[in-house]
Amino acid sequence: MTGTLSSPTAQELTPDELLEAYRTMRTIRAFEERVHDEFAGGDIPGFVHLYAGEEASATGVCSHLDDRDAIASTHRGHGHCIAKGVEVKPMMAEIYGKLTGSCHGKGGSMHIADLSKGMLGANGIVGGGPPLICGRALASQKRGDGGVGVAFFGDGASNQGTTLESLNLATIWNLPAIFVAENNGYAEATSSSWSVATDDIADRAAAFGMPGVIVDGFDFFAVHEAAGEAVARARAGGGPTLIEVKFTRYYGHFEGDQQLYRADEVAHARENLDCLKRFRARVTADGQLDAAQLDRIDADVAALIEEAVAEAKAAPKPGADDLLTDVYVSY
Ligand SMILES: Cc1ncc(C[n+]2csc(CCOP(=O)(O)OP(=O)(O)O)c2C)c(N)n1
Ligand SMILES: [Mg+2]
Repeated sequence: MTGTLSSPTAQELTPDELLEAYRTMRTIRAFEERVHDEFAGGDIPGFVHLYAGEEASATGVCSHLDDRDAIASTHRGHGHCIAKGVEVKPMMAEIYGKLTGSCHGKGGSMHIADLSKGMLGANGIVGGGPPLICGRALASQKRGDGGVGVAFFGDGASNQGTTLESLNLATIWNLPAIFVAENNGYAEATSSSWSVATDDIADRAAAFGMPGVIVDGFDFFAVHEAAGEAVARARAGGGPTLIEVKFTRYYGHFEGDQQLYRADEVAHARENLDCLKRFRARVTADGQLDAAQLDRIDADVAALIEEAVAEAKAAPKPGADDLLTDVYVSY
């Protein structure tokens, strides 16, 4: 049941859709590069895990989602948030722990959530997302609202009981759920070749009676195609899919990681595999877009990130009066 998408046929995408996909990937990259630099300055509290290098996954999957749909994320969640439409400025403020942040400065990088956008939250619990998505997908199924739930999780999380139980539940309940295993080769410093029992995480799909697909995670078009099939199947009542997206993260596990467990794979990926470079090369070679259009997006995004950082730094921190708000959700 496991298939591999190595040389995909791009689905028809309009120029506007291509520009939007590029803007999303560029926004994630610029956001993460800036957070990397700012973290080194010491003003950002807490732990930060960056998504740079993995942009095609969140972007390719979320390009099929709309307001009916929800995603669950991980500790490496900034890219998922941006791709699902969470505003960049409140996200940056949240990372700085400021009152203007998405969660009023009380969540930080690892707990950004925006339920109004169907972003159920970054999550410090490895393997925490898949059970949440079973619940959300079950709610959509019962309400008949056509919504799908997508759980992003890592290769490390793929070994968690919560993930495996969720795959099982999703099939027996025939849920409109998609499980996106983002295999970046490591859980902290532990190689997935050592910790994952199968060569490919997607192979596990057969054990849970669902289709499993392996995708080149540096290729937006490959992710977009695989996710498109999975979302269409889920919406049509065809049940869940496991998509394994393979790539490399460009920064350490967390900011401050010395990365003594790997050598030159990042330089190789940045040079030869990078999703933004490949996207640019493909759409300009096809004549679908020209380089000036993409350069304009780069400039817009750079300005947005600059403003987001300046506003986040200038914003107030939550005070003692804010201590007891946002503790409970009221329905
Ligand atoms: C339940 C649980 N166990 C352990 C941890 C500590 N921890 C945080 S991130 C991480 C590695 C996760 O690896 P993976 O799922 O591959 O995601 P990646 O960091 O590669 O994106 C671990 C073990 C945790 N946060 N939660
Ligand atoms: Mg990993």
